[in-house]
Amino acid sequence: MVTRKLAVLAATAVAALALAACGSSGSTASSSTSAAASSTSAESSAAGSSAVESSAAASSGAANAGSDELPAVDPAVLKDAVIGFAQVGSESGWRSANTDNIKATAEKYDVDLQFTSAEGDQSKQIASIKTFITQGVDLIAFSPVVETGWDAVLNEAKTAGIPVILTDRAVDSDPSLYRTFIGSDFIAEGEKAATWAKTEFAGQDKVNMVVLEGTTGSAPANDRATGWNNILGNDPAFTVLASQTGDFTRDGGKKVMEGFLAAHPDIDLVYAHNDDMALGAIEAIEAAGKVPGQDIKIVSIDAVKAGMEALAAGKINYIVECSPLLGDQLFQASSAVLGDQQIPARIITIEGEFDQQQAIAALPTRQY
Ligand code: GYE
Repeated sequence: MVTRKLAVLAATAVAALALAACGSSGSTASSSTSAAASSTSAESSAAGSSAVESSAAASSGAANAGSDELPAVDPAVLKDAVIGFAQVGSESGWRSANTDNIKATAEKYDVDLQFTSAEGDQSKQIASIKTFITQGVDLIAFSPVVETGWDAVLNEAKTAGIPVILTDRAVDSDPSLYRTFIGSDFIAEGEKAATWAKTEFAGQDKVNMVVLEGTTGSAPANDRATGWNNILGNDPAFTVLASQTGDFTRDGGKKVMEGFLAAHPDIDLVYAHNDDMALGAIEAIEAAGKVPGQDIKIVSIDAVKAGMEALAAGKINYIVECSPLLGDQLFQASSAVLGDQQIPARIITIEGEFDQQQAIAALPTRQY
């Protein structure tokens, strides 16, 4: 049941320029994809069934399936290749699933993976990339903590002749400094979340919302805010009572939500930039004697197992998927780069979205 779930943008100068200007322009190219995905899902939700299958398919195997747009892996190229991977940290369920998937896929291809974790600290991540350069690894991949501040180290890698692949999160550096960027369209994710909220609260003239933002300066926090505002930024019904970072962690989400609840007795909606913060918010809402999913509705992004369970239980109302299963695409792209083959400048993972019934249907086959 593995269906093709990747849209790959050709490596044209136009796409590269669009990306250079940051994630928002990257989304221009894919906004039609996102609109199509949203409407498909909305239609299916209304019909009550067919989206279940497509969402489940998207979540259960898609992003793990590699891509026809990339040359097939050459096992001889990857075997014993030294690849440095500088991970963000271990802030969330998404991150754990991503780390597990990268490590398992490296093992599958006998890659000599040098894995480091920056614990959310950009300077640590830069230090480990510099170490990879000194070691003379064959290729460097990383998921940048924040979007800015990468030019110097990317130039160092270029001077050393070491190719770089970005996974998961974007940077604002010139695209000539890396070979490709593999990951989700975070603006589309924010748009999907807001599109759900717009429908859910249709006809209500005042919706008091709070936002649990991701890590400040990170591509997903920036772009998920942009995506939401693209749909609801000018909608007079939606009032943002408060918006603060919970750093993508459950604990952060809980603490920030406690503050929101203390200051605002009348919250209708929480927009959480990831499931972990939504799960923390649930704890805070319950501790305040309210019913999450009913008294206060919650929409979040990721669709990790714990989030999907809360959705199935009615404590979260809607989740937009962001797949962490990027390992196959990463090593497929690495094989191509190390084998001197051309690859697209941007590889976008196509993802689903889930309401309660869809979460119940998807959970039994959920990989993460
Ligand atoms: O949504 C969040 C994680 O960069 C897509 O980072 C990733 C985000 C993900 O901490 O849970």
